[in-house]
Amino acid sequence: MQLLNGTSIFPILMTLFHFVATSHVGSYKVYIKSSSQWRTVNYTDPDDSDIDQSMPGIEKSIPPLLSSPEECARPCKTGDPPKTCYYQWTFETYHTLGGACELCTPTTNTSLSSNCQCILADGADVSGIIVANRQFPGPAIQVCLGDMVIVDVKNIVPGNHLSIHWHGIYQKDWQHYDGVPFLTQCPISECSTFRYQWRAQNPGSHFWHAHSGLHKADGVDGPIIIREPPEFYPNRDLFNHDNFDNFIFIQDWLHNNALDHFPGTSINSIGQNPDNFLVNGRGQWLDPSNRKYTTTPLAIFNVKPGERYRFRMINGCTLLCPIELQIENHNMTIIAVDGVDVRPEIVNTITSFAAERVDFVLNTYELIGTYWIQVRGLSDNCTPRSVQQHAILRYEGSDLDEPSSPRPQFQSGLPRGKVFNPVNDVCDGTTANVICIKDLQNANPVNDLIFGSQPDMQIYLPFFFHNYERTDLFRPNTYQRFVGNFLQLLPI
Ligand SMILES: [Cu+2]
Repeated sequence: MQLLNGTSIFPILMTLFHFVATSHVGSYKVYIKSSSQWRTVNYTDPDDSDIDQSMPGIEKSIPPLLSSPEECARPCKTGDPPKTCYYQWTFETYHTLGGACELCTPTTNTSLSSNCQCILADGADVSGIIVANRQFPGPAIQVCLGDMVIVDVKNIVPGNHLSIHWHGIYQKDWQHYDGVPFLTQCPISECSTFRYQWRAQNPGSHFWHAHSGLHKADGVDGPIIIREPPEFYPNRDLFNHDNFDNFIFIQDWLHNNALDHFPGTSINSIGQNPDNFLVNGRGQWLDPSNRKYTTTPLAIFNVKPGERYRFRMINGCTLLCPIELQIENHNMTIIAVDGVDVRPEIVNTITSFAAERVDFVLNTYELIGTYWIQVRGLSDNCTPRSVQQHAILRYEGSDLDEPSSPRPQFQSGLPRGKVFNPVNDVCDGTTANVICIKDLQNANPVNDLIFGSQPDMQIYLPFFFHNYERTDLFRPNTYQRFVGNFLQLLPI
């Protein structure tokens, strides 16, 4: 067909037909916490092959168009179709300083993957830890909001069931993958594989961990970071780097298995006091017998001078001690807490409890050099024993591997300055140099209904500590464990 001006209409029709035939409009939902509403995000996917309508939320799955962990850790752009991010994790019992450490030393901070199966931790010889893919901390999930996350968890931990919980992740329509054994799933038995799948519906810094037994304390956790296109960050003007290896994943660490601390009938040495902390799976340990540090490498964060970096601190601890974090000569601008953007607050110390996440901006405006990062354990369970760890911030151009200033000691450590979320502060505004979590303001407009004077529902969860006497525990012809009345009702 010829038009009057001599051009053919066929190419136009063919182009339209081609577009209709090979692209499709999709959508997914994300949750906006401040407005407490779901938002639908539309996208156009140029490739509509292999659409499987039988699996809600997975637009393409036969054969699955899967993306690797490295492909999914990418800058997020508005309008881009979501990816289906595939992870394959094998959990097994493992050993620090094992045979692999004669072959290589792990070098990456990102934990997306590893080419070295050596786990050094703090240089103490610990057997019976549980690891995924022989990485420590466990492999990171770094995706964009709206991505589909699929994790095949293979359990080859001898004699152990396992389940994985995705801490901080909303799972509307995916609640069966929340990882609570006997509630949302049967735990994964030894030598079997379970497929977790969920949509990344809320942004921020989160983490995953075992929800079975005491496995989390034995090392089963790792970071989850869900990014957004930069224009959605209310604090976007404060930072110009959001690197894939700029997370500070802090774990508490026992030099024996968590089960060795399980109270009751099996051992005498009970208690949940950590021996040490680790930063991104690394650290050193001060041996009290000879007052010497182990020689394992500390975590190093490399930065360029004159830049503004977003860091994501994830408290992956399990045991009793809250922790505080300082960076020598640098303040930190808090911009998000537990995945929620907040109005910026400049502090010198960040205090956190297990499972809390704090995103902050670090300005590298100091002299080119190498600086200490200090992590100290608080409360009666850590302070008297001076449980702490160090890491290193290294500017490009510095020729020092370790800071020239003395290593900060527990008592005479880095100055606390302005403290975020101090332990046991009453937060009534009378303490100087303190900002409490209740003082933070959401960076986005907040739905007033959230602040209604009457809650929609009140739920009371009673919990308590049960003290037991040895005479109760070891009464002849009874087989009581430590927990007292609740389990006494059970046939054990
Ligand atoms: Cu959790």
